[in-house]
Amino acid sequence: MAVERKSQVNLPKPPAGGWGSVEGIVHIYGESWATPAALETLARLNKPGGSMCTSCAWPKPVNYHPFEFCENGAKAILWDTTSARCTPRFWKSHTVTELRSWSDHQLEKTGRLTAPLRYDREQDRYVEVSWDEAYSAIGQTLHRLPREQVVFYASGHAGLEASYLYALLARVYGNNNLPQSSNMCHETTSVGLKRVIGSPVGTVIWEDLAEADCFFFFGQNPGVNSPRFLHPLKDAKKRGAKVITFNPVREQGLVAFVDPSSVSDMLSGHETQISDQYHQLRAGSDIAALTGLCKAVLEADETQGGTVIDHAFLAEHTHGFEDFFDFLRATSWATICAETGLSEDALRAAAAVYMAAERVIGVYGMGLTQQVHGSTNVGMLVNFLLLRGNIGRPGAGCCPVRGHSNVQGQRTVGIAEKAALVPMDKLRALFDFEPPQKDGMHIVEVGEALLRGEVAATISLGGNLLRAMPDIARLQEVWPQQQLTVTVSTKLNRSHLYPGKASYILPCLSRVEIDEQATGNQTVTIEDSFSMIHPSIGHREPASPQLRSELAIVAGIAKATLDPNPKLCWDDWQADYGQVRDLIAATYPEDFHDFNARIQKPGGFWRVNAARERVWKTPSGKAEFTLPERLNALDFADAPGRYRLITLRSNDQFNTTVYGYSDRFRGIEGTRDVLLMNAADIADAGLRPGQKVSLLGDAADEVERRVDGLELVSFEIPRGTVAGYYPELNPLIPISEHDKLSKTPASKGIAVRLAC
Ligand SMILES: Nc1nc2c(c(=O)[nH]1)N[C@H]1C(S)=C(S)[C@@H](COP(=O)(O)OP(=O)(O)OC[C@H]3O[C@@H](n4cnc5c(=O)[nH]c(N)nc54)[C@H](O)[C@@H]3O)O[C@H]1N2
Ligand SMILES: Nc1nc2c(c(=O)[nH]1)N[C@H]1C(S)=C(S)[C@@H](COP(=O)(O)OP(=O)(O)OC[C@H]3O[C@@H](n4cnc5c(=O)[nH]c(N)nc54)[C@H](O)[C@@H]3O)O[C@H]1N2
Ligand SMILES: [Mo]
Repeated sequence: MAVERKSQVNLPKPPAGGWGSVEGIVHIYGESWATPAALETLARLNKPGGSMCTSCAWPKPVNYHPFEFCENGAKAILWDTTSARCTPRFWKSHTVTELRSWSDHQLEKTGRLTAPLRYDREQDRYVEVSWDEAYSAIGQTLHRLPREQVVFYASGHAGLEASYLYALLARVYGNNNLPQSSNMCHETTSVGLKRVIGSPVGTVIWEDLAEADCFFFFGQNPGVNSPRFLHPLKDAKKRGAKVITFNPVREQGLVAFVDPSSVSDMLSGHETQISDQYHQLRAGSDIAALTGLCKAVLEADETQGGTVIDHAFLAEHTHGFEDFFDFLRATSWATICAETGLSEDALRAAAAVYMAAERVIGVYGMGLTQQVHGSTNVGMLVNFLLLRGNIGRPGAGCCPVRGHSNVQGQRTVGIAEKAALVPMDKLRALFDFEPPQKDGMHIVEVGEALLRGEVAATISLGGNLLRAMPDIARLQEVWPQQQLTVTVSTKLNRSHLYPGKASYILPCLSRVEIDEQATGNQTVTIEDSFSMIHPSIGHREPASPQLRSELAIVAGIAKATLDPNPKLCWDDWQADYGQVRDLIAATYPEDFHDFNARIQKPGGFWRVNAARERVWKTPSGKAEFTLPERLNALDFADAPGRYRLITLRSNDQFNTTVYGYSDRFRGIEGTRDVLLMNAADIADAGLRPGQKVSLLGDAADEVERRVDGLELVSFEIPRGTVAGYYPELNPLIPISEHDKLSKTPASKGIAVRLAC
């Protein structure tokens, strides 16, 4: 179903927030066909007694705002509360094969799924099936499949209770194949940050934002991906704090912000300038940039009698700084500047702000994590913070900004493919079974196993795996060879269009909906980016009476699949989620003791984070300096005609959910099929803006990867770096290109060539 849209590029770029964000919400309110009651849901969002946003994981403050949601949270909620329904009747007029030509946006617009569906191969359509039939068929198939070939994927949406039971289901079934969406995003944090400070999560909490006097942003885009961050940033700027940004793309949210929740700002158009310095480094060159920053600090320390670096802190709390200092001395400014494309003066100016600040927060996102040497990137940012003791004291710390609303929490309660991360002894004692000891598959290993024909079934608790993964063109070929594919979903998406030999779509409640069970409307809990645990309760009528909660669906599959065990009380747990919280508390007492009581407190409760107290759970017992092996995070060298591709999110999407075609912060409307490129690079390649080009993968393997029909847009981006949208460009990302330590796909550092 091709739809004609007119593309417009190089439009003026407004500040983040402001009337544009209100218009963005109003536009989606119209397009999503949300009912007026949706506004009531928005008013309760992220507040005690209401539901927690289904969009990103940005923390919810205790002293919440009247409008404690952002443009993108509003979009997510409005789309969840749409009046459009994708009922079984929809399939009478569409085949699965036909729907593959629909855009992600068109699939999303079909509305909320209403009934369980089974794929009927003869008709090439999904047909309605009863819940019992679905569970029983899934259970019987799983029962006969080789345990190690079944994957239990989760995409950071489901609450802690459903997630805990989902992980239990996989382990009792017999494997640790519990990859999660964070395998594609902050796994670099879970592994790389843990390696250096002993904590797999950030050390900053809400109060620190109000005390910091400097923020360094590396590859995180708050205006689009965590817009509520702009409020504390605005307050910080008001009290004179500095913001320094390193990002190849000039992102409006890091340039200027008009606070849509401030009447006076909105009426006067008052803009807060966010970044005091904006350094557009070459993609993948953060290791070099951070080397420059640290070198400037070391040089200042050496000329100022050792007063710049916190030597006492280094001696007491860190390991490896002497070698790191030698590395800094041995690396020349010329090398650093060539790699980053930045001048020595620019890097020194950024370092000067760092040295003048008492309390610094290092913020990072996908720009650091989605690189082949992403863990080194994270280690380098930590090196930089450690130099002046900026971890483990108020107003300072390391702040990875997470993705899905409960992505961090799902890991906390056992959705983990690594056996060592889970207290198996506790599970054995609580449920009287032998937990599998072998590590399960990471998402990249799932992709590789799929290509080898060694995945028999994939169960997905949310998400859109076959759109979000690298190398999707190749994976779409092999995915349907699986014996079984099951997705627990709210909306139709592309993954549903590649059904396995048997395939089921199980429609679930959204978090904003009433989850009525035997003991009443159930509360679920989630963990935000600052490790705060919040209760969430839905108040809306479900989109269809047939929908079930994620927890109920997990229980349904478990009962149909697993051998009876008196310790597995799926019905009781479904009737009362409080019982599941007690199990979580029994399994993870340090984090979750008195769980049911503690969630009563407004603002939630905080999990323990030893690194914040300067207790380093590393093998040396100290914070580790990382000695980088190289100055860029890429796996390839520069070569004529080769570009570094970064894949971006627009302001009008949540991952693979495309709300619309307006990326107003980048001045692009009506299209997502674009390639952003430096004007001089366009001219040098003998091309002109507006021309359609193809992008070819330039990986060392022999696989042909290409995406056609991209409109060239002249853009302020460093030479040699090109950018386009995720997920449209995912066929270009080789499954083999990922962070060395954590295997996070290198979605921000791919070698490509152009063709006309
Ligand atoms: N509205 C909205 N919100 C979201 C999401 C969404 O899709 N839409 N997704 C959610 C999820 S799951 C996640 S993980 C987060 C992601 O949120 P972010 O971490 O902000 O992720 P991205 O937008 O992919 O990329 C961040 C920035 O990295 C920059 N970058 C690219 N390459 C480099 C580099 O080599 N170095 C540096 N320094 N920067 C680089 C890009 O220009 C971009 O501005 O957001 C969450 N929130
Ligand atoms: N090239 C490139 N690829 C990337 C990235 C990138 O920056 N560049 N980013 C990566 C990142 S950070 C991530 S996290 C992944 C995202 O990968 P996923 O998490 O797998 O993908 P999403 O797009 O978030 O999933 C959207 C689907 O989730 C379902 N859904 C929505 N809400 C709910 C709910 O409440 N419950 C349930 N059960 N289902 C729900 C809907 O059916 C919707 O279609 O993609 C990764 N892929
Ligand atoms: Mo993510």
